[in-house]
Amino acid sequence: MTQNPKKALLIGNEAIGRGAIEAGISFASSYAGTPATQILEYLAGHCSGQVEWAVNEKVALETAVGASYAGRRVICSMKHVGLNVAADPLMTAAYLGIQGGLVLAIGDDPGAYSSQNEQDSRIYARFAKIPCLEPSDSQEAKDYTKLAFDLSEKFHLPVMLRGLTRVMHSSSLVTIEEPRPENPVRIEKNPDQMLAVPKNIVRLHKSLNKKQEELKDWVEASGLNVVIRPGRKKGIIACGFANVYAGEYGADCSVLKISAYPFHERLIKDFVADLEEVWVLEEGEPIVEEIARKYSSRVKGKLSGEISREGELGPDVLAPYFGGASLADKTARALPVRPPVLCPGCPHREFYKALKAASPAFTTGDIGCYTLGAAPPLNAIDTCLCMGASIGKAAGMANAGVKRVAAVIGDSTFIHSGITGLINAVYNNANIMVCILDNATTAMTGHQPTPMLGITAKGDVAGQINLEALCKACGVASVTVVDPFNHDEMEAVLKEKIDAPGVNVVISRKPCILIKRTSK
Ligand SMILES: Cc1ncc(C[n+]2csc(CCOP(=O)(O)OP(=O)(O)O)c2C)c(N)n1
Repeated sequence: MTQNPKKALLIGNEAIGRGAIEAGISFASSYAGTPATQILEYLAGHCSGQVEWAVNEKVALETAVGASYAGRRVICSMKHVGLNVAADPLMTAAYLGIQGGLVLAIGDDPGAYSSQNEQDSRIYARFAKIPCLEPSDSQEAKDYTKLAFDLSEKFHLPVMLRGLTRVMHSSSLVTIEEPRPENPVRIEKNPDQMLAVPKNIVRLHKSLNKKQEELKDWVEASGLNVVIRPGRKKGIIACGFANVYAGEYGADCSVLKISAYPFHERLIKDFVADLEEVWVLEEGEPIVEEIARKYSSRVKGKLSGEISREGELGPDVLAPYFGGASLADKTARALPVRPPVLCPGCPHREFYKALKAASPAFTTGDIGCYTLGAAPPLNAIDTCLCMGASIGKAAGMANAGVKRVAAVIGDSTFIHSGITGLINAVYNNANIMVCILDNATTAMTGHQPTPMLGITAKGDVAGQINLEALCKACGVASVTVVDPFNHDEMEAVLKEKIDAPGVNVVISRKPCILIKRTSK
């Protein structure tokens, strides 16, 4: 009698986490960021190994490389812009290679639903010369994660798994299988391979380049890039999640499904040869479309202008060219726009009221719930660029000649990458007021613990960082801690510190209202 396989309804992120467990990981590290956050949250609840929230993505990848050098399998997850922070170790990791399998699970966010840009991580994979697998649903997310570990250990390379918001946040059925055993701890010293010093680099680069052709052979043999329904006049080349659109809109089309990079271009050349019209559907940049254009003049997509190069694919983009339903058909009138706002009772709002009263000449903001202070009626932030940038930008403005500049940054963001900006501001004699909004959590991404809380990702006791002591150790002129609900005190402190010489830190300390509510 055959037993029914065990199935579970999982979002893509949970499926990636499950795939990592089934692949035999011993270690997971991440910094929170939508759409990839739930990978580590799932692992914190289900993986018996070491599961860590890192202070930022660079450190997450470096700890992952360390665990891999110990022979263990490790998954490192982050959102697409996190890869910018982790780019330094990433760019050289492939030269040195890895020991235990290392999978880098990245969440891309076309449409920038919760991100500061729409960058396409496939370009990073190509840049770092590592393979990239792109699932289109939860089952593939799990299967490709396991495959990525095999690929990583076969070629001794980190392997990227590129997920999209639509895959990572959508649920579909996944077959659950038994985990395989973990790798034992095994240290092998190999300075010729593991030291990124000039005498090794050109040689290591050469062997990395040689692997590229072997990777293409592996991809070809893997069947991950496959022609579905050959022989039609119209064709679609669909990458990753776009396969779902090809399934819905391409009933009359031949479809070439692309799920793995790099690949031999003959795949595209052969597919487009007899087609009268070829559409390339890919989220992000027209990477595959550029290749297709080399082999056919009948390619349509982003470069030919039919599909916008910005934003996300979807029914409204595809219906005009393929027929079928668009969202506009289904909704009688457009839904009202509902931009995010600060929650009722949010301590950030109280802080901003006082900051407005202190009327800084310019306020550099950062990324977190407190960015919502830029919206009306507060209009309290004048710029926001990327995580950690507020302090550097404030110091730059001040040292360029602007007086009364304030920087506003959250507690998690300060530890992520604000601290180096603070040290830089002290070192370069900037006159700025730095406001750290300490709400005792990483609120924007769903209340992950920060190093100030002394709790690990699994909820165990952790090392604890003292924010005031840390700031003082950076040599700032003063550190003042104020409860933002003490309106008069907060206003008085901000009015004093905005004009004070040197770098003055004001910590606005009150737990996020949503943590208080859940703990009652
Ligand atoms: C490089 C990068 N990594 C991660 C994120 C996702 N992200 C946005 S805000 C935020 C943290 C905000 O926490 P905190 O600074 O404590 O502010 P709060 O939301 O609690 O007010 C994170 C992790 C991002 N936008 N960019």
